[in-house]
Parts: sequence; C-alpha cells; structure tokens
Amino acid sequence: MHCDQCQESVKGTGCFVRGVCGKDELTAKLQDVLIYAAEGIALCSEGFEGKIDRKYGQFISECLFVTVTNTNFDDVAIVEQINKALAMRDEVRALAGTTPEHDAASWSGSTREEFLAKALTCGIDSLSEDADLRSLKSLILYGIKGLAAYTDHAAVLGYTDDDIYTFYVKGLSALTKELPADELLGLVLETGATAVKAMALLDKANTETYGNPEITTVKTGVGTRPGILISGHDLRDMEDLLKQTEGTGVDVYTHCEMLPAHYYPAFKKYDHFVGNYGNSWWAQDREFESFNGPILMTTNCIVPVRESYRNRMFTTGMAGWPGLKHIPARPEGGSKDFSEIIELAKTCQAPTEIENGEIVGGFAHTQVIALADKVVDAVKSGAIKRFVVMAGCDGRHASRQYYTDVAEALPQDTVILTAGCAKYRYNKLALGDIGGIPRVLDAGQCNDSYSLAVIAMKLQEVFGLENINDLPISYDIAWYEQKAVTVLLALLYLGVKGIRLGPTLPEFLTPNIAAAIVEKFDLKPIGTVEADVEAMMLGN
Ligand code: FS2
Ligand code: SF4
Repeated sequence: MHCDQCQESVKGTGCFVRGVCGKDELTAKLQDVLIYAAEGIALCSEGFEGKIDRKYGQFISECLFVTVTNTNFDDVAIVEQINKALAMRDEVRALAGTTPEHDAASWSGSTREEFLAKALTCGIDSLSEDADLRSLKSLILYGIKGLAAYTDHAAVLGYTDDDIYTFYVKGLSALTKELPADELLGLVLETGATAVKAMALLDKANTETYGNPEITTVKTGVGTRPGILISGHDLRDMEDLLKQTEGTGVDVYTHCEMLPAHYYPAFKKYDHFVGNYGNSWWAQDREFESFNGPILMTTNCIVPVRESYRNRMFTTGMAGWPGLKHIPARPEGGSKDFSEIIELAKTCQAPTEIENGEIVGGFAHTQVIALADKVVDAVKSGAIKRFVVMAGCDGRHASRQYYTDVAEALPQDTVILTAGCAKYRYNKLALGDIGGIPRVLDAGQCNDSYSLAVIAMKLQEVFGLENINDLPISYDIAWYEQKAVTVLLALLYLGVKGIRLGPTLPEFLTPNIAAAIVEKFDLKPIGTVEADVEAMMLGN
C-alpha cells in the first residue's frame, strides 16, 4: 500500500504498512482499485463528450466517497462496489461503442484476490513516474474525492448538477493520461471551480430541504432517557432517525460534524433531539464508550472500533467497518429503517454525562447576512477589527493545540468564522461577544465553509471593495482529509490569497509543486501562535 491522502500520513512519505487511521494494507489496495474502476467509467464516458448519465455520475460520487479518509474500512463492501463499478464501466463502454486504449477501460476481475493483484499496478505511484506530475494528479484526485462526498450528500436530497458529473469524466480520465504540468495545473483550478459548485449545490439542498440555519444554543449535557448518538454529515439520515424515534422514549444526540443539524429549523421541532455529546471525531472511542447507547455513523470519520461498543455501533451510506451492522439504503421514495437501532437503544442506559454546558452556532450565510447591518456597523466603528476564518478539520496531533492557542490569543476585537470539526479546538472556550455578536461564529459542517465564502463576498459588496483580499479577513485553515483539500481549492479558485494552512502542508505536494502554489496564491504554512496572530492583525 501507499497512501498519502491525509494530514496524518506517516511523516514525509505516506503510509506503507498500515494507515495511522487504521486502514490496513488490503483495504488500502482495494480502495486504489475502486478508484481505478471509477477512472475506467470516466474514460469510457469520454465517448459521450463527457456528458455522463446522472446514474453513472452519482455512482462515481459514491465510489470516491468510499475512499475518503476514515469512511469505509470494510473489504467486503469495497469488493462489492468494485464489481458494481466494473459492470457500470462495461455498460458505458457498450453504449459508447468504442473501447479506449487504456487498461482502465478494459481490465477485468471479480474476486478479492484478483483485485489485490490489480492493485500492484494502479495505486497512486502509477499516476506518473514524474514526482511533480504525480503530485499534481494527487491534488486533483483528492480534490475530486472531497467534492464527490458533498455531491453525494446533495444527491441524497434529490439535488444534482450535471456539470459536476461532466467534470468527473474530465478530471478522472486525466489521471490515466500523460499530461504536461500546465494542463494539470489548469485541472487543479477546475477542480476548485467544481468544488465551489458542489458546495453551492449542497448548501441549496440542505437549506431548501431543512430551512436556513439559525442562531441556536445546543446543550452538551445529557438527559435521563436512553439515547442514540448520530455522527457524520448526512442530514437525510438525521431526518429519518428523528422521525422514527419520536414518541419512543429514546433521545437523539449529535456527535462531531452532526452538531450543526441542531441549527436547522426542520429539526428544532423534535423535543427528543436533546443536544451534542462529545467532541471531534478522534475522541470518539472514549466518548462512544461512555455514551452507553447505540451509535450511528453516517459518513466519516470512523476510528478503529473498540470492543466495548462494537455491538452497539452501526454504519450506513458510504461508511463501513468490518463486522458492524450496516443499515441498508432507503428504498426509492422511502426512508431508511432504523428500528433495530431504536429497539437496542431502549435496552441501554442513559448516556454518562461528560460535560454540561452550551455551544452556540448557526451562523451560516443567511443568518450572518441577516445581521449584516450590525456586523458592518461594528466594523465601521472599529469594534470588530478583523475576522479570522479558522474552518476545516480537527485531528489527533498535539500540534493542533495551535488552533486553540490562536483562538485564545486573538485580540478581543476579532471574530472567528468557523465551519467543520476544526471548531472543537475552541468552540467551548469563553471567548465572549462583541456587542452581542459571538466571537466564534460557527457556520456548520466542513461543507458549510461555502457559507464563509458567501459571507466574504457579501461583505465585499457591502464595503464596495474591488478585491476580496481587501476585506479585513485572514484565513488560518486546518486540514486533515480530502474534503478540506476541496475547500482549500474552492477558496483558491475564488481568489482568496494569503491563506495559512496547517498543521502541516500536504505531503503529497512535492517541493516544486508546493513552491508553485505558494507563489501563485501566497499560501503559507502556519508558524508560531504569536507571529501568526501578529501578522494576521496586520493583514498579512
Ligand atoms: Fe471532520 Fe472528518 Fe467534515 Fe472531515 S469529521 S475531518 O472527515 O469531513 O471535517
Ligand atoms: Fe495514512 Fe491518511 Fe491514508 Fe489513512 S488516509 S492510510 S492515515 S495517509
């Protein structure tokens, strides 16, 4: 195996023996083959000038999502997905009536052993013999993986954008070709453009289905009834679970990236939707233990499952862990069946309390724009000197303490704009407010970083500025997995310059490619807390 797609890959080289995330060699290889099979569908779709049927586009989203860090570790499910992908590729090839010359368009296999043999020639090392070209292709692949996850969430709610699927054909086919660096660099930017489309699509899907997020206070304590803990990013699963648990005597709690579900009007009507339990993904093993009741993982991030809660943890959607019960897809027009989880919950103890406080959030673009007058006045009066976007991911490493320290060190006249699980580094600190505007404005999940871009563009319009970089906004982004790569490429595409990225720059960027991106976008690695806070306050 060779995997280098996340920030926690083994320093300098990537994971070769076993992932720091818990992914073993066989799973990593099968995921490589799944990507290769998706590339085959894309290649065969070139025969239709890239106009891929939605059915295939949606299926490619799912294949890519399965391979996003911490999503699916279940070899049986991945083998099944590869077989489906090969069948779809053959279907598309037959419809096109031609067979592209590349092996991805024609190889065959059906067993786990055949796929593992195939993996020897189709991992990331096969993208190119040239390290810089391989680096650019990796950036495209990881960006597409992240946007595929967002596109999949939107599709679950019935929202699609054919341009995104068309880009899958172009972007994934490109990975099988020898292309010059400038062409690949162009595709990196196109990945950013498509990332914006995917995040805008998901924003529309979420808000048209569940309403616009509103300022909300979420409790972090527990009640006395048994509960179900739901984690991941899938709001449709949230909806099904809330409906099915109503009146059952079972409460529902969010974990990690599901916290923002509390901000949506459609979910506020449920009295048994009690609060948020715990912190970001990497602390889940301890927190799942003390939760006492069933846990439903709707997407990433799953960490290696402990015996103590294995028999009460469930996956659904693209998520998977070997041996855990997987709740099947909903039938056309219907709902998922969570009855087994609910029945199990009734037999469990109430969660053990691990804290008892509040988190305030719900500052997606409509809510912030509704407060625009107040915000603009505060900027004009000097009450707010600067906004610092600290969106992105959280992770295990102690170096992420940097983000807590920055939040604490920022002057009282700054406001932090956040989204994603990065927020858990500072969303429970008592940072106060500025004239009633909280100093941490949480827009939602990592995909809601789109909201932060919309807010920036709105402020640019209100202040009549030519350039988005003239706003009093600094960017201090934390990344971990491929959705954060997507968010970063989206921000770069929107013209945002001077972003700080940490805790480290991606290892899959070679020194040459990193230098090119740093120069073009003024991207910079994080430094010390003191130096970065000082520089940001000076607009650097
Ligand atoms: Fe956090 Fe994990 Fe949201 Fe990422 S829960 S790092 O996959 O998607 O952000
Ligand atoms: Fe390593 Fe990250 Fe890949 Fe897991 S996802 S194998 S930790 S690089």
